[in-house]
Amino acid sequence: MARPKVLLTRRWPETVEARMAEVFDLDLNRADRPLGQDDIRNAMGSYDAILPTVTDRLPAPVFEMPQARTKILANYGVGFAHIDTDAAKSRGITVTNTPDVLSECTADIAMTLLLMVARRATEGERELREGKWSGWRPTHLIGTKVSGATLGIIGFGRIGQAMAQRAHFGFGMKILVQNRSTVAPEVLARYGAEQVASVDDLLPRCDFVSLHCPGGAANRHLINARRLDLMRKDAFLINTARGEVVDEHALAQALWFGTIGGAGLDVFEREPHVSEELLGADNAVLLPHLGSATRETREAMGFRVMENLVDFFGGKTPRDRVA
Ligand code: 8YV
Repeated sequence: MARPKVLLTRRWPETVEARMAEVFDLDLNRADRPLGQDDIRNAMGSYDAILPTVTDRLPAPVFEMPQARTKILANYGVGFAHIDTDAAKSRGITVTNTPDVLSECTADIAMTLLLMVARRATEGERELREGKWSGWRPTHLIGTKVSGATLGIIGFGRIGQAMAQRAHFGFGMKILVQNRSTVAPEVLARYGAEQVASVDDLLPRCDFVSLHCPGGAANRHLINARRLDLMRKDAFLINTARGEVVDEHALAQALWFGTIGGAGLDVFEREPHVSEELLGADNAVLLPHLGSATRETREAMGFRVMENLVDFFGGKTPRDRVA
């Protein structure tokens, strides 16, 4: 039987690409630039599997290909809001993602952002590199104490829990949780956490708020101007989830007018574009979507995609099927 024809839309770690090429008839987007929606629609006519990333947009029109050959979209990443899964389902196309393997590293980046913004690390480093450091003084770059503070976690799935683990055991933080479903008491107890009824109830009680919910229409602008107003004036917002979860303009206003203390962001509404108003806010730490960007995790994500494909083409239901 001919080997399944598989398209990688971006370059992956070499180790994974090499292993994939042994098993599949593999094509690579050598340009390593995001493919356009037309390119992906055309690819649906000639590949058995397409392996998209967060930089690919697959709304319903992309699936309007009369003789689609593609049977599976195996996403390289856990978040898959960039794929219209209803459209995929209606065409009989399976969609998978890569949960678990990136939870630790994404929580590490959330904690990094939290520490950096609370302790004013970017401001300090910039000042030092620019030769503006005039020496130690008692009132220089005073930040906010992290240990023992209250952290609100919105979305208590795998990554939210990995964040709670770091915050609770590493920093003795008090954890408040908001989640769309009720979290089992034994899971909350593990992190000494309390589940609150709503986002509105959570925000005024927190020194730090970290977002770990999915993106997509349901959570678009979950954090908007009204909710930013519910946060304490000295509280910090951390976003490693998806840019669209936060109304970025409202956040920039809150940062500029000091209605919140600061923000740490790894994701943005229109990546890779970042607005001037955010770039100019000293009380924001901004990273270029690095959540899962470690050698170990990017490899593990690739091998997890491969596992899903091997199962799928072997006639089994892939373990990470989401549609
Ligand atoms: C990935 C992410 O690198 O997995 C996710 O949802 O946000 C990132 O860590 C990215 O999505 C790759 O597609």
